[in-house]
Amino acid sequence: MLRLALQKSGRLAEQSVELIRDCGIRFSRADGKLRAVADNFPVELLYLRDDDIPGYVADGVAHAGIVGENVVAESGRAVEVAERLGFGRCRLSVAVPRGGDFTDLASLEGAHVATSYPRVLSRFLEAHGIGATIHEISGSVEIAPGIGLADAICDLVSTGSTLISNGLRELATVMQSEAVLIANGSLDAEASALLDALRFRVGSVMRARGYRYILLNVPDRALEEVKAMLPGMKSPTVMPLAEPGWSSVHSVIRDDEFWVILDRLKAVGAEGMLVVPIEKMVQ
Ligand code: PRT
Ligand code: ZN
Repeated sequence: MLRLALQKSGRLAEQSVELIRDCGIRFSRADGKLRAVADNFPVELLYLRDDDIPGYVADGVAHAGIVGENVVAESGRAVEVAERLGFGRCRLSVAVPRGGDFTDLASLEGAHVATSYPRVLSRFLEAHGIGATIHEISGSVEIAPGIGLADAICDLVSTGSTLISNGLRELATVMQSEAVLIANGSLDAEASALLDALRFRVGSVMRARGYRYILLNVPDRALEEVKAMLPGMKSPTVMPLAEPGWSSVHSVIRDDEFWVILDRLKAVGAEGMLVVPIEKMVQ
């Protein structure tokens, strides 16, 4: 049985569960329960506070877990990053009062910085040769300068609106972060095989999330151009339509390329395009 730690509640909780479900793993979660066993894959889910996940995985209490890279880095625990999961994206940044005296990183010399990420921040400041005093606080970091507790802060940022509404601006990015699947580095053979099976599924789901399936009608004279635009996994499927001179083309396309290619497809006379999500993509 693979023991997998997930965030109990919070920003990563919902998408972590969704990823496991997209991997075809079925389980029901009774409210308030701290563990659940799947009924079609030998995995036990442990619901924990995110800060505890790297430690549980490093100690082998859980074999693997899903947590933000920022939490892994701050924990300082030795775990392996098995997959990057593409959600929970944010950055850890140093921010200062807008209109204040801090112009660049060097100007932080001698400053007081409040953060919940003292280890990551001190490594960063040391690497840049800056001597600043770090004040560890566990929450509401963004109000620290306003109440005179610190000159600057180091906190997670996603949209930046929290900084703006507290009169702060970003001075430097300390690290980028996203949710990752972490694993214990010395799993026994059974757990290791199960983790490989889970990673294979996670990889298929992750690949599929970045792609769309596209179907379109193409005049035969434009087929070669369209095939070059839509190479697909191996090559596109081309089937004749009932109407002479036209073919149906099926392929896969990167989600972020769709709008760019769309104009080029229309320009060569393609019609009737359908773009649909892909559930799994196995290579
Ligand atoms: O209870 P538990 O300890 O499990 O959860 P938690 O309260 O420690 O963490 P939680 O649920 O808030 O966040 C879990 C993870 O989500 C973090 O460790 C990050 O990896 C990731 N994540 C992604 C974020 C953000 N984006 C984020 N914006 N975590 C926190 N924030 C906060 C930030 O601290 C700041 O207060 O949101 C605010 C800034 O957001 P913007 O959009 O205004 O910039
Ligand atoms: Zn936490």
